[in-house]
Amino acid sequence: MFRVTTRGDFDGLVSAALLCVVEEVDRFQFIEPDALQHGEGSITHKDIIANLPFRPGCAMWFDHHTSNTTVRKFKGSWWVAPSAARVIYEYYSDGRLDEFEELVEITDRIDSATITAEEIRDPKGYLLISMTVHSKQMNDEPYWVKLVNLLKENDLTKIMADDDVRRRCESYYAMNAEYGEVIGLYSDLDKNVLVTDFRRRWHGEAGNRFLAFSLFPECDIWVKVMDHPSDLSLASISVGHNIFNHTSDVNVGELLSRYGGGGHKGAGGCRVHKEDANRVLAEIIEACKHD
Ligand SMILES: [Mn+2]
Repeated sequence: MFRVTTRGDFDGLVSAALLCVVEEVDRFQFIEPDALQHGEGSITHKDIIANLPFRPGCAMWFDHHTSNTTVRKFKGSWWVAPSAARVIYEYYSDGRLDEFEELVEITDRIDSATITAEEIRDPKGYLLISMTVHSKQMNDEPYWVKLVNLLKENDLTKIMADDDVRRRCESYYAMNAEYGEVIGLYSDLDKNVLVTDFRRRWHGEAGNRFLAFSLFPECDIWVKVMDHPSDLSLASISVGHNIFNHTSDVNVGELLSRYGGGGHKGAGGCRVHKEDANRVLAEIIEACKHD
C-alpha cells in the first residue's frame, strides 16, 4: 500500500484521486512545496510524490514544475505540462484513466490560469469546487481527503450533492458576489487604470483575484489600496496586469520596489505609511497610465 504525498491545491487533489485509481493507495500526506524542500514531512519508499519537488527515497514522483527537475533516476514522470494531473494521466496510458479526461482538462486550465472572464464571474462544476480548495488552510485536510475520495468516483452530481462541498461552494459564491459589489462601488477608471480604494470602507474577505478584470475588461492594469489588516499605521497597495488585456508594459515589481515593495513583471505589492499613501498612489497611477 502506498501513501500519496501531494499539495492541498486542486491539482494536488486531482493527482491524488487519479493515483488512487491506478495504484494501491490508503493514505495521504499534504505538504507545501517549500516545506518539503526544507526537509519537513517524511518520505519513504511507500510514498508517491505528486505536484511537489522530488525527494530521494520515494516510490514514484510525478510533477510538472520547470524548477523541479532532478538528475537522479526515479520511477514516474516529469515534464513541463499544464498540471501534475496531466503528467499522471499521460503516464498511465492503459485506459484506466480515460474517463477522467474532462477533469484533467479543467485541472490544466485551473493550474495554468487560462480560465475565461465569464468562468471567473460565474464558476460552475469542477471549477467552482476548485475555488473551495486553499492549499495553505492546513486544517482543511479532512475536506481534501473527502474530495479526493469523491473525485476518484468521477461523478460531479454526487460531489455537488455532498453537504460539505455544497456549503463551501455556496459561501464561495456569496463571498465572490460581495467582492464584485464592493469593487464596483469603490473603483474608478482613470484612462487604462482601474483604481480601487477600500481604505476605511471595506475590510472583508477577497473573492477571486481576477474578478476585477472580468468586471472592468477595459482596464489593462489594476491598482488597489486598502488598510493594512493588522497595522493601522499602514496602507497596502497592490498592482496587477489585466490577465485578459495585455496592453500594459509596466514592470510592476520594478515600479513597486521604489516604494519598498516588489513582485514580478505582472503583479506586485507594497506597504506604505498611511500619511504617504495618497502621494504614492497618485505616483503609481501616473506611472501606469498610457495613451
Ligand atoms: Mn500543479
